[in-house]
Amino acid sequence: METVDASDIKAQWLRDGFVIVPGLVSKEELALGRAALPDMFPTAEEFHNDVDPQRNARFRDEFGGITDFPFANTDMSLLSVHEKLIDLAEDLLGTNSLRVYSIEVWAKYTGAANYDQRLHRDYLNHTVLVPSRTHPAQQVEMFLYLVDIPVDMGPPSYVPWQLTADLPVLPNWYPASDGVTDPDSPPGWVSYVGRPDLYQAEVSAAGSAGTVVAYRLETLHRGTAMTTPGGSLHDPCQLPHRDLGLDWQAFLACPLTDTAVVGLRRVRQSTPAPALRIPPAWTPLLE
Ligand SMILES: O=C(O)CCC(=O)C(=O)O
Repeated sequence: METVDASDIKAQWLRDGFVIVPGLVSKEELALGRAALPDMFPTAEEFHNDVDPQRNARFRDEFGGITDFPFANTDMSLLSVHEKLIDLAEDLLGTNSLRVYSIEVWAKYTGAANYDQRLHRDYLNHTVLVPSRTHPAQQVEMFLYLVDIPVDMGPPSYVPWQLTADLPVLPNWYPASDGVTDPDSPPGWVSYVGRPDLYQAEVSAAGSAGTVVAYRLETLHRGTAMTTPGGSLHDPCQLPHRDLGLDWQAFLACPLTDTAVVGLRRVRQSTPAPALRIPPAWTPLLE
């Protein structure tokens, strides 16, 4: 398996605005969390044979397969705050004072929905402020692959951000071809001018189970199409982290809606634990 030297991880992050770390979490470390998947989601066979149409229904929307933290299964909850992920976030952000503000597991099934996204950045629904490229990252998003994600199974892809330095803050979505509009987006959010060059430059994050991809809010990226017939993708765990002081950063950009803010150090100190302790005592909004 391809590996990334520890010293290269930070260098790639700083240079490209993302880093792909194959095998960061071992198959053994994934095992207990993965064992929860058949309870959390239909298997590929169950979904494609429509064994339980009611259970399947939500997965027919692009984002319908997302299950939010905390998970009913404690092993999956603990896996999603595995210390290797915390160590990586601390290293990339240069702080040991982190909060995680959103964790989810996302199940996708070939043909259930169109997962082929336009290139975009995530800042619009993670912060009420526009992130500055001239400041070091204050936030990191992560995907932990629970299963193998080859190129035909919809891995995310990323454009190294030295290629996107000229892009203004808006538009935020860049289709490959000219003339695309989206009635669901405010005017100016989707580029009317196609940028096929960005799609040619994108780097696929295809990888095996245990791979972690970390990226900045400002990095252009997208989910890609699932084309393997009968496939399922019980994955990835999405794990945005932020520095403890950054209370304006939260998924959907509003800390008031944030029901899963977890003090990572507390979780670590409490292991082995029967359950995660939520919320941390220092979060007045949730006390
Ligand atoms: O599905 C993926 O791999 C990426 C999803 C994504 O970028 C998004 O929904 O904003």
